[in-house]
Amino acid sequence: MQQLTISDMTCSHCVWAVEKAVKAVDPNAKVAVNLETGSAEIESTIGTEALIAAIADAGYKASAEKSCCGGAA
Ligand SMILES: [Cu+2]
Repeated sequence: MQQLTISDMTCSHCVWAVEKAVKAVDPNAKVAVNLETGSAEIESTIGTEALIAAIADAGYKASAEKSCCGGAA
């Protein structure tokens, strides 16, 4: 599970656009975007950097959230 912070999402269309961007690079990805908190949980074999790049291409700024317990790579 990768946790990303995504800024600039304002509506459900933005959520859809982010999900679509992730699924474009990994059709098997599981994406849970939370509009209220501006975050996304993504289950994917694609690396975090590539996910961030794909989301950036869709027009949103994503960054990796640091895990408090060092669980995330
Ligand atoms: Cu929107």
